[in-house]
Parts: sequence; C-alpha cells; structure tokens
Amino acid sequence: MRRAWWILALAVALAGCRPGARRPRRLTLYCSAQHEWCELVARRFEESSGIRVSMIRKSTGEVYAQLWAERGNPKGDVWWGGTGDTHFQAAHANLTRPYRSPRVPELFSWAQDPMGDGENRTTGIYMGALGIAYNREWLAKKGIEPPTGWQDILRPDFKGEIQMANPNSSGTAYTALATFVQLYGEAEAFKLLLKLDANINQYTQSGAAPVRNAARGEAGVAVVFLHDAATQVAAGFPIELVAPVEGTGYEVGCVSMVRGARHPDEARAFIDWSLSPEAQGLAAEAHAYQVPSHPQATVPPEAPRMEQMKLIDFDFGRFSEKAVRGHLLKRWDDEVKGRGR
Ligand code: S7P
Repeated sequence: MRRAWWILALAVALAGCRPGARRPRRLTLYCSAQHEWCELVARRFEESSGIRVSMIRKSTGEVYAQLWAERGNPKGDVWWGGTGDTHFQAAHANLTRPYRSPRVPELFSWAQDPMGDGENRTTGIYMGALGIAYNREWLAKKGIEPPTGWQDILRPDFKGEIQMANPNSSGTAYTALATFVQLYGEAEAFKLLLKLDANINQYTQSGAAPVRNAARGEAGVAVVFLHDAATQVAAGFPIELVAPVEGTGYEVGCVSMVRGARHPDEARAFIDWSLSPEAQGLAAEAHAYQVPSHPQATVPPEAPRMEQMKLIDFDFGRFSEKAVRGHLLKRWDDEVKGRGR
C-alpha cells in the first residue's frame, strides 16, 4: 500500500515537471471596492474560469501607491474598483495600459471610455454619489437637528460628531475634496474644510469606515459614498442618507489592466467577465449598492437613486491630473488636517 502511494506521488511530481505540462493559470487582483464584494468577485471568477485568483483589498490611494512602488517589477495584473480619478492618474503615469474589452459597447456611455480619449485606458464598472449619512438615534439622543447639506455639517453642534476619510489614502475623501472645490471654488472650499475639521472626530484610512463607525454609534455623521451608507441600512442600522441640497459629486468606479502584467491573458479574461451583467449582478449579493455599468445588470432596490440627486458636472479629467491632485492634497495636509480644532 505504502509503495503504491510512493509511485502515485512520483508520477504526479514527474507530470508537473514535464516540459509543456500545464501550470495552473493565475491572476493577481488589486481590489478597491467593498471587502465582501472583492472576495465574492474573486471567488466567482475563479469558479467560472478555473484561474486562481490572489486578491488584495486596499483603498484607492493605497493601490495607486503600490502600483507606483512596483512599477519596475509589477506584481498585480488587474486593478478593479476604486474611484476613477485615481485610475486616470495611474494611466497618466503609465502604471496601467489600455485594454478595450469586446463588452465595452454594451455598457452605459458614461462607462465605455471614462478618460474619453478612445484608448480605453480604463473602463467604468459602477457609479455612485457622495453624500452625508447620519445615525438618527444618535442625533435624536443628543437633540441635534439632522443635516440637509454641506453647510449644515459645519454647525457647532456637530463638533466632534463627524467622520470622513483621509483624502491621501481614500478615493471617497478625495472625491469630497474635489467636490467642494467644484462647488465653491478653491479658496472657499478650504475655508469649508477647515470649519469641517473642527467637527471631525476621526479621519479614517478607508472611505467606507466612517459610516460603519456611525452605524455602530462611534460617530453621529459620516461623509461617504451613499451606497456605502445603504449597506449599513440594509444591515439594519439606524442610518439615514442625505443627498446634499447644495449639490454633490460622484464617482465612476473603474477597472484597469496593470502595465507589465505577468498574466495578461488572464487579466483580459477577468476584465471581460467583470463587465458582464452576471458578474455585475454579484454586487447586490455582497450588499454593494453602486449603480452597475451594464444596463442589463440588476440594480438593487437599495441602490440610492442618483437621478433624484443634484449632481455636479464633475471634471474627472482636471481632478485626476497629478499636479492638481498633488496640490490639493498638500494643501489639505498643510492647512486643514487637525488645524480647525
Ligand atoms: O466601499 C466601496 C467604495 O466606496 O469604495 C471605493 C473607494 O474608492 C475605496 O475606498 P477608499 O475610499 O477607501 O479609497 C469606491 O470606488 C467604492 O464605491
């Protein structure tokens, strides 16, 4: 019996070493959407393609930093999820490369070629609006009037009650920064951010953390993507969503192929699959409530209704420029963080 095992083990080992023997196909996926969604997407793609997926979940700014650090020796194949402006910046920095999936013509026009240069340096996978979320029980207990927009959350009665992410690491918070600059002009936006800083109890690393914390009573209010707030509502927490009366920004979440990807065929296969209605339909299963970019993908009833919001005409091109982004983030570090208190 023991001998039989040895022979079997030897045969398997020899088969693996044989020239031309098929090695398992692999894909390294950098993922910046919700953790649960990233895991589900990785698992289902693995099941449907037979390609083994190593998934790493990081915030948008962190994936950008990783791609930059690895640019001489790329380790990732695909970057899926995260705000489009940072994908644009990665394309400008040659960290990613164009790929036009055959599925592109099936998508909503806003997703087909978000950079708009006919090259498909990135492709849209979802859309979501920025807004305010608050814990109604928390505010009621403290007797605080709920906010209706950006100006309301500057009120002194919100002191120490608000969380948002750090725009250096978080695409969500950078979207907020860019939104304020577009709504009010840069000088006024920084005055607003400084006043807001006086009310902040924590800048988190990840964009969705503030509303998770508000849901659990660690803060009263969060500046977040409203779909991330909808996830907490669906989980039964006393969270209310506010589409700011002054108007708000939004994101087009993207997928990009890493330049120098070690597994280019697998990367293309993943991107094609991720643009299909079936793959996009997984969002609801993972309690992710962005609007999908494929018109045939089911839009979950929990998804915030973007058509009912006052959305600004977001200038993705300008706010993804390295110089603009670098300038705004430096100014936020120098003039805002911790200085309003
Ligand atoms: O949680 C989902 C989501 O809001 O996260 C992405 C976000 O950019 C990544 O998180 P960070 O804010 O921490 O960077 C969004 O694209 C996505 O909708």
